[in-house]
Amino acid sequence: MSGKPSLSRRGFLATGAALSALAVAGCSSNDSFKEAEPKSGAEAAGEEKIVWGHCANACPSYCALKLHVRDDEIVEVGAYARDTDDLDDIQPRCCLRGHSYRRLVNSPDRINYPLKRVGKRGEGKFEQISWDEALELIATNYQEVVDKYGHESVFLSFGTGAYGVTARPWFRLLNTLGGYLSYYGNYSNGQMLWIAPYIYGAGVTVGSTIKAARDADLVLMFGGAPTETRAGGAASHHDYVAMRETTKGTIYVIDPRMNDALIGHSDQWIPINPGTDGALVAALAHELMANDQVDLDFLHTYCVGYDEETMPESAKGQNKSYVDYVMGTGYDQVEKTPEWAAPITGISADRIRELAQEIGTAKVLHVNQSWGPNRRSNGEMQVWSICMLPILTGQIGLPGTSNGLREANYTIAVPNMPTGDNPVKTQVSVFSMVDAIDRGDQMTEKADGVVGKEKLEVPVKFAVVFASNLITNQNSDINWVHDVMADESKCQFVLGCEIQMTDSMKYCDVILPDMYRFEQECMLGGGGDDAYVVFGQSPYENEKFERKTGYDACALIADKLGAKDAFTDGGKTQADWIKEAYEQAREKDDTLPAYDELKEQGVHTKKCPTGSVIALEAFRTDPVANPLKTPSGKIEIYSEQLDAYIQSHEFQDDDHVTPIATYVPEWYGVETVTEEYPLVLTGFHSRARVGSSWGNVDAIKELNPQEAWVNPVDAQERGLKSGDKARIKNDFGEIEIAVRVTSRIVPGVVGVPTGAWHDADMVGDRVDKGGCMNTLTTHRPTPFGKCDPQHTNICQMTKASA
Ligand SMILES: Nc1nc2c(c(=O)[nH]1)N[C@H]1C(S)=C(S)[C@@H](COP(=O)(O)OP(=O)(O)OC[C@H]3O[C@@H](n4cnc5c(=O)[nH]c(N)nc54)[C@H](O)[C@@H]3O)O[C@H]1N2
Ligand SMILES: Nc1nc2c(c(=O)[nH]1)N[C@H]1C(S)=C(S)[C@@H](COP(=O)(O)OP(=O)(O)OC[C@H]3O[C@@H](n4cnc5c(=O)[nH]c(N)nc54)[C@H](O)[C@@H]3O)O[C@H]1N2
Ligand SMILES: [Mo]
Repeated sequence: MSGKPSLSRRGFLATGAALSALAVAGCSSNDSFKEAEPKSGAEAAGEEKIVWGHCANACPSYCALKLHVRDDEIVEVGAYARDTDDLDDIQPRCCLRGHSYRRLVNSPDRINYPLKRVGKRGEGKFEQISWDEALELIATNYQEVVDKYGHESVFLSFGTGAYGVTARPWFRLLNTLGGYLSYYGNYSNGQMLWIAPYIYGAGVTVGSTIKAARDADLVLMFGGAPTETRAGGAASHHDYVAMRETTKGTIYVIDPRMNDALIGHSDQWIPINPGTDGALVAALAHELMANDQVDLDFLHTYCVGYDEETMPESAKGQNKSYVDYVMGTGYDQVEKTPEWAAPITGISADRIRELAQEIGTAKVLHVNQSWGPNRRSNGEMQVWSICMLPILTGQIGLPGTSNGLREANYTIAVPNMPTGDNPVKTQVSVFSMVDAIDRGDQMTEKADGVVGKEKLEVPVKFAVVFASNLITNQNSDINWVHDVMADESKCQFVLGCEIQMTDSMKYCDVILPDMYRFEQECMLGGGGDDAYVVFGQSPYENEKFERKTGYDACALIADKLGAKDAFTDGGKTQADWIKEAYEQAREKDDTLPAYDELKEQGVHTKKCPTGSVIALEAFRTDPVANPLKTPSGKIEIYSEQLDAYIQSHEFQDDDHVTPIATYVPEWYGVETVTEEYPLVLTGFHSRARVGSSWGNVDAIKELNPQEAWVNPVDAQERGLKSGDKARIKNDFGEIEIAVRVTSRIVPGVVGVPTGAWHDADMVGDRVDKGGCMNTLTTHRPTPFGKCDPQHTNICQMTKASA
């Protein structure tokens, strides 16, 4: 217990109101709900105009938003839709969350003025200050920190709240000012991004587009939940449904929960224990090998490390091949039979044999994995294991196939505004921000994955939190994050740039009021099977409160620190950068409409000219002319390079690191549950939110209440029925949450949707009534990529006393 007072969100608003009118004006003004005074021209008559904008959250469908504007206010958010039933027609229509934006724009949580912290960090007490005062505080603290500790002590947090061509001004600002400690990897698919280059070489991080799967007779989706996590009309949900309705093949979704992609198709669900895909694959490999159903020609021509014959010289004669691992003559001397895998995976040995037959006899096999399986303690190995299925069967680079990674998106690539070079070359993993504040000067290359230096010299002393919710959503173990962030002797200055008062903002010293991307001129290209670009305009004629665009805020800070000219590249506005970026895109793609034309029409769509994109097609056609960027130029089933990495780095005993794809039991998983915490606790991204965004929109919460999924077997043991309140507890914390008793989750496993807003009395019992998953997660990073293992947890669940 830190003894640092803090308040729940509700507490913050109440205290803010009681404390000062200024605080209320700053954080919770309801003015924008009121009817505005009539304006000139069309608006004087209260006429409606339509303005295009785009969603900008981490959901990969950055859908077009059709903003209905009257009296300088957004009165409705509609969708881009075509009048067609053609499943092949791309439609970047927004989902319910997009439609509900008005509630966020005018939310009582909206930040409308610059704010300065007046209470303790985390307590949530702020007062309104002028932009001048805010800039002065920022510049003074920045200069002090940089003079005393150097640029390596400055950090810009990871954040997924704002995407778009000009949505990264903070990167440019910090580079312009002399650099900062940057991060590598990301929260979403960091494990996949880390391991994929070892398997397929640099540059291969995705598979084929989903459309390719229409030509497969067997489609395996590991942890595929496109309906929940890629919901807009221009992304994989649309593509997945189109594929499902078009293919003659069989689809299986392998997932611990029957996610919404399976609604109406429960026969396609293969329930599996979380974190055990590696064991399933090893047993499938065993059967494929035993039945001569592996593609030996492919393995001997295109791959390294399958058997002794294809091992690199340095590893020959040591029983290190994949065949040795599977057949029990290798690393752990255990034969990976279906009987071995059955109790681990929860899938019967008979079903594993049957599935192996289906895989072995499929003419065209398509294997895809989402990012759920990778966000686990054994994520790097899970990713690699799943890729072993198309590799073993040679189902790669041919029509209908993929490479086992997540689907590719065909996009209209408009380049981002240049962020410049970072003179500081040192990096930490994206998941290490709080560690770097807490014990930065003890973090090393070998143990903590510091890049560019053997050891960090200074902890982080100046942090910028932009479009980022680092308390509720990003960093595991909220109770620990609170203690580090609330300790004012650690990070000297925390600067926030947000649109609303999240609990992360409560730990900031100064907060700047940002504007949504659709409240300003914006542009973003995206896509799934097919592509689109949205060019949005500001819906407003007048300034709204004292909100400014992130770009303008950064330009003001640059000005204060004498770098305005460099930051703005001689006075460019945001609109200038957008025009420049779009013209660059047009130089590469002359089918794109002219700048003015796109400005007029708002949305442009484009079909993928080849129908679908097939991963590794060129390599398959001619592996000599088109080698992969691995050391051998081939697919590496055994990686010498990874072996060298393992030999030169430090790991913990239960990390079980190997230079081939092995099944690794999770630190907190089905094989490591304890008497105290007998249940596995796994997370999933919720329909109700993207990350934590929309977590404060009541209408959406009503539709998708925050509930823990629990199997009837486990519920009965605990006397729980749907709607009851339960307590979920482990070594990191405790939450209170309603339960949903359902056989849509495997027995022994509790599923909690991620991103619900944390709501605990941090000076009291710290029990989180918001049901936030990260109250229960560990901040120990994964062994290789030092990524977030946030789906890997164990717990006990009990009925909450009334
Ligand atoms: N509605 C909504 N959409 C989102 C987001 C959101 O929060 N809400 N977040 C966005 C972001 S930031 C990202 S990164 C993506 C995330 O997209 P994903 O990473 O694909 O989403 P998850 O829900 O984490 O995982 C997908 C599925 O994998 C399953 N799964 C978990 N562990 C395992 C495992 O070990 N094996 C197998 N086979 N399956 C497993 C989960 O039960 C879940 O159904 O979604 C984006 N889109
Ligand atoms: N337990 C658990 N935790 C997880 C995950 C998990 O699977 N399990 N998934 C992880 C993943 S994949 C990710 S990507 C991270 C995401 O973590 P974050 O990147 O922190 O994503 P959000 O929580 O959505 O927070 C985005 C913030 O941006 C703000 N925002 C929205 N629009 C704008 C804007 O225009 N300007 C500004 N300045 N701010 C804006 C929103 O109000 C919100 O506070 O979380 C990770 N956390
Ligand atoms: Mo993500």
